[in-house]
Amino acid sequence: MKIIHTADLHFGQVLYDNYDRGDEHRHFFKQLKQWCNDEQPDALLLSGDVFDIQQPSAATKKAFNDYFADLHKDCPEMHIVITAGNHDSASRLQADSVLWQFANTTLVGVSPAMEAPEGWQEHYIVRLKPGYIIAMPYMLGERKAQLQNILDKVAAENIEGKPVVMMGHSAVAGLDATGHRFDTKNENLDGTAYIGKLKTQEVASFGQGFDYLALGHIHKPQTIGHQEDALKQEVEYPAPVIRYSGSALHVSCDEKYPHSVSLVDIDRHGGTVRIRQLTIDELRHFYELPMEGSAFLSREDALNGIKKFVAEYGSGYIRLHVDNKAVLPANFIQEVYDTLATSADEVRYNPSIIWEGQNDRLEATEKPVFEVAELQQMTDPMAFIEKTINQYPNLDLDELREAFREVEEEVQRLSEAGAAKKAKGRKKKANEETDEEGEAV
Ligand SMILES: [Mn+2]
Repeated sequence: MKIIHTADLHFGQVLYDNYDRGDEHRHFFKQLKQWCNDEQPDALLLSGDVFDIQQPSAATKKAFNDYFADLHKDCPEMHIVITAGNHDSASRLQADSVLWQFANTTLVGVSPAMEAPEGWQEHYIVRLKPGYIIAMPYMLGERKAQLQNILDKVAAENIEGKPVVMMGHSAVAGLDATGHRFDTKNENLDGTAYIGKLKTQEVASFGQGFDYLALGHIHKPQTIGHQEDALKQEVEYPAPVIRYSGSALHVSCDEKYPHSVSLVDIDRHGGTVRIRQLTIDELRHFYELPMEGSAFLSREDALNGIKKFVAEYGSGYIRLHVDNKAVLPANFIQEVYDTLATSADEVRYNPSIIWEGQNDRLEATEKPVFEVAELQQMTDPMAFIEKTINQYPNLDLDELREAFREVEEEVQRLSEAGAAKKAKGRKKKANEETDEEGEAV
């Protein structure tokens, strides 16, 4: 069985509150289409985070429809499987699945309920002539028994020993999170690893019986347990293999590694997994300025460096290193945007500056002092942090905002899951049938 594995498209992503990446996605799809045509895989797998936000714009949804319909038209025999990630709205993705069946495409948004009704497995098993695909979307909670159950069901049916592929969207133990700026060395006393505050999942919790676990969520292409081969174009391992295809686009300067989609060939169940990385050409690269030297020393120095970059490169995302001793005017960000105006949106600015060198500008007496009443009025933690930003010269506000957003989403999701459970309980009491596919998490 031959598959193309990709993930984390993040359609509709807007970087630095400013830049639409639509043309970068178009550029990616052109390449994906070529690979599908050249390789004629049995299936194309997209392991979650199709969209960047839960309610993407009409233009973003149109791009999704256009690109995948186009892929299907070009390769009608190729089965497409798309699952929801943590960025996607599970129910919205699921809602379109009935139509996509007509385009040889399986869309799986909603995860199975913790106590799923009989026959639940049928919603997640894709049976192809050369093998099986178990399409699991982003899920919360302890799922080992459930995953083993569906793997066992496939195993019982798979008398011919065809390859079995499972899809998933989560952070697993042993991953390399370079580019996500989390501390992977961070370990709890009991040995469980955390990425930032996100707990990683043991590989064993996915159960046994798959030959290839096609994961999404982490942006760096990698095979768990074989990190040293990350840059090898072609590798071969005995099954089972657990792999992140990596994201379609770079999302920060920290992702210095090339991105790729994975072309995977599995000969038989329990056999050999061959992986070839198809390297993605990015439309815009990420750069840190200055190109020479460690930091800009003044406003003029920085603006001149940017002008030089525009003239020489003409395209890309830029982020500045500035010396702590440099005194930048309050409207520096606007000055940068004005400087970039000539590039017609081709050179794009990440306004969170990386401060370099000793910070001896701030004396203790300069630290802002707040009245208790003022603090009480701040409902948003970001408001407080932004007011005291001078005290944390190295703080990345974008990252922090993203972290708070993730916490907020998680809280929202948990409260929704709780509400769904309660509603289910009430239903049971009323002796009504519960024949839903699953609860929306
Ligand atoms: Mn994700």
